[in-house]
Amino acid sequence: MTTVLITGIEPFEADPTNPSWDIAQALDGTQVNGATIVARQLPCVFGVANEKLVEAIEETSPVLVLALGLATGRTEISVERVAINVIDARIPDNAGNQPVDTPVVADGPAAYFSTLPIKAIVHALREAGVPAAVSQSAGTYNCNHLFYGLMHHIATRAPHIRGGFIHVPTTPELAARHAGRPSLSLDTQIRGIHAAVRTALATHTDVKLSGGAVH
Ligand code: PCA
Repeated sequence: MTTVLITGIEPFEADPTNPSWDIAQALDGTQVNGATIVARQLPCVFGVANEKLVEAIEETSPVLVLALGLATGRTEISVERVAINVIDARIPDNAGNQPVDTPVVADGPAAYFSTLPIKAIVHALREAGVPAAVSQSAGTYNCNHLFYGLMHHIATRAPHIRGGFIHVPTTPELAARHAGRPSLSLDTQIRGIHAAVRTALATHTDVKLSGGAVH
């Protein structure tokens, strides 16, 4: 069986839900291009999230890993380009830890690029009517740490796996609790991540489309 692992994160910072997990859960068991999606929830806890991610990879032997997280304030599905080797937490994680200027992996390289076809994914999502963009920074909190941990595991122990990170916006239900937050419906987000998996499975060499930012 060909497996695609999709991870979502548990709720954090007083939100009752985390759309990243709602999306992963909705796609659990779905068949895409002959592959089966398997979903796993990860804790919003530094270190533990990465251990659970590696356990999930070893248990499910995926060809592709798509890690999802919530990025409050983003207006589009954000396909992350690069993971950096630093944690600088603005708020404590769900276990009360708040590392500042700590490497994700001591002595690891400064950064890893996603091995997903990020431009092809953004293009496919836009074609499907789902707002999407390349993001040049996954932040310095739990999601960047998870993204870095994923890419470090792939680079050092599982080079046959492709993987990357996608940040998703708030849902309207969450935005209604915080005035001014942009949102995107869960159904649209699920459709977008389904299209991302389909595109990643079908595209082994990324397309050269502009997806940069001036600042
Ligand atoms: N988003 C946070 C942590 C958990 C999540 O879903 C982040 O972007 O780091």
